[in-house]
Amino acid sequence: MAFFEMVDAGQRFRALRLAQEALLARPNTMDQTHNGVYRRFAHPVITAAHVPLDWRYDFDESSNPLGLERLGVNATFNAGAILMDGKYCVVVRVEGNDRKSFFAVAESDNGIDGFRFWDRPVVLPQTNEADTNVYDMRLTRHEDGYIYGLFCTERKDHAQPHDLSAAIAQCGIARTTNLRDWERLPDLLTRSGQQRNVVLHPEFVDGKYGLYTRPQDGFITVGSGGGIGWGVCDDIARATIDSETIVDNKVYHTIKELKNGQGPAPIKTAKGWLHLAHGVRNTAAGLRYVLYMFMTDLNAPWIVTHAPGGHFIAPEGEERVGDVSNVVFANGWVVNEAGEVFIYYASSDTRLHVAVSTVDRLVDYCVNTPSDPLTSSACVAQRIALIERNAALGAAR
Ligand code: M1P
Repeated sequence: MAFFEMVDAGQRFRALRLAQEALLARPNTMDQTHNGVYRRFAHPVITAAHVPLDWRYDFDESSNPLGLERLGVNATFNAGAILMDGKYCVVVRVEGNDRKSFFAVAESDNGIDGFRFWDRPVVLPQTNEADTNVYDMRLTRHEDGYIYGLFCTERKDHAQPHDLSAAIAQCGIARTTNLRDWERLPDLLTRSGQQRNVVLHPEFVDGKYGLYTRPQDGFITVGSGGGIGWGVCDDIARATIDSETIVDNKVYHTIKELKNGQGPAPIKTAKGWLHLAHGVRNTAAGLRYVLYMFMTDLNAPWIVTHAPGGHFIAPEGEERVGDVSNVVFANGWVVNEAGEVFIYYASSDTRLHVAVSTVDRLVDYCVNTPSDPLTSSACVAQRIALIERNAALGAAR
């Protein structure tokens, strides 16, 4: 039995190109069932197999006569998103087989399929101390005229040289006008030991830049920190937050018992700012990440006005399994001119999906979904109230 096809490298590369072209051209289809709030799609929008072949293979048949992959890609997930020149653009977290992540832009005409990577990954300028790893970019089209990318920059914790997992996560800041040329600004300074999931608010607040933060004591655990915080700074080119107030805290026996974090930059609506976030709880099988929503006041985006109870999107089917199973995570969404919202969520730190809703539906969801009443008996009362309202309707008909 032959374990490999008897083909030369040229034939193999042609076959790989044909297979990838078929994947990239595959139409996506909406799931038939939905809850009225959003619709999922049959296929992920971006997987590791979407990454261009010339980022992975040496196509020189003299140096690669067997046609082997040289620089493998492990995963494509947690993407920032923006509508630019009529294209749905995502800045994807691409993770090589070496575990280092980098950013790469992919674009699509319709936001649900046909995503293709641009010809090169993003070249991110460095600060004085090189980033060991960068990930989870949140894009904000700010009213100052720039598109900002805030991301997690991770470096070894030199105070703990013998613990190889000891790292420090901080918020890196870069800005651009075209997603191709990036200017790196100094990392955000706060009074918290570590920061992740930091997001720039799109408008000035009293002339200052507003940022959603996630103060944390440790690298993985938030410790006594946590919650989605809010702080302001005068100058984004030397961003310093002196005090953080908690916008949305962790709560015992809820979907955000262990930790939570802001997703993408909030969407402005007539009724307030729409927020998408992730909540984490611990289980015997490890951490479970789900998405949830809330709204904040138009003039005071640090004040929660509506907090629908429970999760908004939880992992389903194949989404449950991956490098870090039982995780959904979103740091990008896009609103188009029709008021449709494209929510780019990743599953299990492995692949990127889209769910589609509208601004009106998301506002309705936030305003009219009952909040979490925090005890089983109160949940039963809440559900019985709904049943009785429906029964009364039935009696009247
Ligand atoms: O593995 C799940 C997620 O864990 C981290 O998110 P958080 O800091 O909120 O726990 C990040 O590493 C994120 O990229 C990852 O998806």
